[in-house]
Amino acid sequence: MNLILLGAPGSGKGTQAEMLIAAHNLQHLSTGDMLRAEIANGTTLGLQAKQIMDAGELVSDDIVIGMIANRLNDSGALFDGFPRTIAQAEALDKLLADNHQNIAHVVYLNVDNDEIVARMLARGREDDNEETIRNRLSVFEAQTKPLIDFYQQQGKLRHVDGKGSVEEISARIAAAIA
Ligand code: B4P
Repeated sequence: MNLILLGAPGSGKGTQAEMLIAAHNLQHLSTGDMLRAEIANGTTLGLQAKQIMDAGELVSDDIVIGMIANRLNDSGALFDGFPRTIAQAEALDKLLADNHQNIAHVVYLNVDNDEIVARMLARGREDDNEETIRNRLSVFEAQTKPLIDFYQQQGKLRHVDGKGSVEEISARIAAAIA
């Protein structure tokens, strides 16, 4: 089974991913984690990505699609923070189709902006300052929200209320994909 976790920055995708990969024995593919690993290793890609991430912008489609293509294998995967643009979603559909696979469910974690800002300020990662958070939210509105319609039209979108305790949200996701 292949699943996508879709949601605004700080909506809890990484947090819920841990539960889902354990419950369904999935490969965890987080483009945010991959990019942070590139930065930690001081690679050329990491140096380029850091500037973009610190500004709250999206890293180029070619780079993140390439990272996913390199890691995809035949077991089921949980895509966490990918795709974030229509071009990424179309590339993912093609990559999976080439492997005779598809996406089973797209879980959209719905959390209001006030809660998101509070969570990210509490987390305090380098890209979690107020100005960057505001930009990340507007980038989400403009570039990632169109994916809601894209997956709705494919009949794969599962809306989940992302406010509440981590356990409550895990239970809602489990019910949505059962
Ligand atoms: P990501 O790493 O994907 O990060 P995120 O969207 O900020 O976080 P996430 O939703 O996973 O939230 P989390 O569980 O941590 O992206 C970072 C950057 O990388 C992007 O801005 C972009 O520049 C780049 N990038 C990544 N993928 C890309 C792509 N495909 N294309 C282009 N660029 C890409 O939760 C947030 C906080 O809330 C945590 O502190 C957590 O403990 C807390 N929390 C979680 N659940 C909670 C709950 N129920 N109640 C209270 N707090 C909760």
